[in-house]
Amino acid sequence: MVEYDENQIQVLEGLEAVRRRPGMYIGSTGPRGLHHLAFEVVDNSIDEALAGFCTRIEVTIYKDGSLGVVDNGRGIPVKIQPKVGRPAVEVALTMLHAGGKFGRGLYKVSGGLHGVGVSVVNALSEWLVVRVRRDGRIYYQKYERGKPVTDLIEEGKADSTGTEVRFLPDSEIFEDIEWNYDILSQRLRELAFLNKGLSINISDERTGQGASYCYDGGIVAFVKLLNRNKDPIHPEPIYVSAQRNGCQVEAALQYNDSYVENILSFANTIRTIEGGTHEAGFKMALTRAVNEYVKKYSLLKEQDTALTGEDVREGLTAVLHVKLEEPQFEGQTKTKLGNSDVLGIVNSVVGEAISTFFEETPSVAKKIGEKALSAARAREAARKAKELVRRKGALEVASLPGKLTDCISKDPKESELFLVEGDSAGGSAKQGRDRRFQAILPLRGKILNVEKSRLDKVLGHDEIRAMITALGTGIGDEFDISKARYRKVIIMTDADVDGAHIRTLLLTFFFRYMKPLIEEGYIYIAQPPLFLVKAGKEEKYLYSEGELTRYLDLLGRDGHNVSVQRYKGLGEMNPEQLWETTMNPATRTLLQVTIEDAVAADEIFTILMGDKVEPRREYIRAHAGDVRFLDTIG
Ligand code: 0RA
Repeated sequence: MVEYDENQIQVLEGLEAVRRRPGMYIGSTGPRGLHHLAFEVVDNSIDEALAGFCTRIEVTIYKDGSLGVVDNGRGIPVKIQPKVGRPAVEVALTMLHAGGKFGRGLYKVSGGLHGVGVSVVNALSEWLVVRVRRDGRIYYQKYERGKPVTDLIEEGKADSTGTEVRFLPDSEIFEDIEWNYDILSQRLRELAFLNKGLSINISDERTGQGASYCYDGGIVAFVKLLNRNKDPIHPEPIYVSAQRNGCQVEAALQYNDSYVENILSFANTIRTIEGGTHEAGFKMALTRAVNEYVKKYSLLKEQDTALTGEDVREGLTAVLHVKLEEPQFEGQTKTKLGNSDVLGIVNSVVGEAISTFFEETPSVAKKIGEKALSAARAREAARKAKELVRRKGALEVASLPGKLTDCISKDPKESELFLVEGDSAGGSAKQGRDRRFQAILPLRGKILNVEKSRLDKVLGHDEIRAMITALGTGIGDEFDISKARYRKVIIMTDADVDGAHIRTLLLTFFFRYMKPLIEEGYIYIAQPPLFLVKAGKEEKYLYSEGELTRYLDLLGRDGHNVSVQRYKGLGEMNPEQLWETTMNPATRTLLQVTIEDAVAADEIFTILMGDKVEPRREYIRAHAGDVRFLDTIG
């Protein structure tokens, strides 16, 4: 056993704070927080790669539920730290905030939830083992719930360098300690794209699954992958890479013939979902470069207005990655880059590179210019159409859609909007609801497939316009989540193929035009029961085939008077039943829609909703009967 001096005792109290309030350090103790542990450990190896000393990272999910990360970097230093009198590696693993920031490398991954340090992972693990290969030796130390249970022990000789961290998350802390292979492997793939040439492998010993990621093309390969199931209008992505004032800027962009914009931005490999200064600078540069080009070469005609940012980004797929020394992360989810100097840097670097590319590659420049111009002309036509509609009063924000049965409360925090399939279910929902805080909007007929339409057509669609007005947020560039009239938007469709289709269309719409609603957890899916079983006087609702089988087994086959009613549609339930089973907050189950990985979601939306039939068939075949394109967490 290790002896502790005063310093050490203070240190341990630090880690006790992590165990007492884990949410403060890793966000949650649910699946997100759990996977955050893995990414925290991987980030340390990524830092070593960014510093230029590591070329390979291997992640292993072991059968015992532990997770190991091995890199071939320099190895965490092991010398005794004079201040503490303990080896540096032990200090890194036991002192709060001594982790991630070792004072090495230029572009450390820090800010947001990342960069809390590997000591946080240690504190939240039932056990953790570190192995360092350095100075020709292997060093080993084991910890339990953050406390060393061995000294740093020399284990043998090593002819290479590197670090291995293996840990078992503490089931006293986490609701569930099951690793999700898809979540881990998707992020690792993203990291491989963002770190050109870095090899990242994952293997799952529970299932035998595994993957190897290494992209010499870096983010160019990333953009090609994002466009894989689309039709690009030029063969190769445009690539920009430059360094200015200590900020490294890298961008890759390629247009496809759809109307969808897809920009993924990152700062120091952290996904900046809320955008920020780098993204703003990128958009400015692109808007300016395309406008200059269409003017200079007279593609812009006299009757045309200047191209807007949205015009110029129609059909654009882009990845933007900046690396800087002290990133500031802001915004509600700390995923918005705030460094103000980055705007000007990205703006000038990207502007110059794109203008040069246009001059050198006129065939591509012309295609991009024409595409933006046709977007502008469509926008102008839509504006005139909207103007007409507006004069008739239909788009007035003040006037809520006639189909909406609103709730009494005007406080969004407690208000819910049910989007209900069909008029008859809508009628039951209206009668069954709690009118104080539940609003009902019945959707009739087909919802437009927004994947194949421009915004003007989307806005021309009655059901969608009613939804936008009811939500109050506006749409696209004008979208403002703070104007949302409801904190929960609950999709309530029948449990059949049509219902699933409508749900997919609605989610696609939210994903494309109101993404923050998904990102901020506003969207839910109602779970109506599939069966009602009556056994004598007892009635029980069941929500899946499995539940039904188990319940019938429980009742026993000999029981008489057992009847099973299968609900085909919401309309078959009377208002009281609908309230009791699906709408009453005290008894219902809602699935919250989350996007674990925007890349995967975008890809799958494209596959399921886009024009190409073959990949769609393939996807549906591969996921036979279980088209779960979004991760939903109960
Ligand atoms: C501090 C200094 C040095 C390396 C590291 C930390 C390091 C930490 C981790 C965590 C996971 N893998 C890692 N690899 C390296 C370098 C000190 C030197 O050799 O000069």
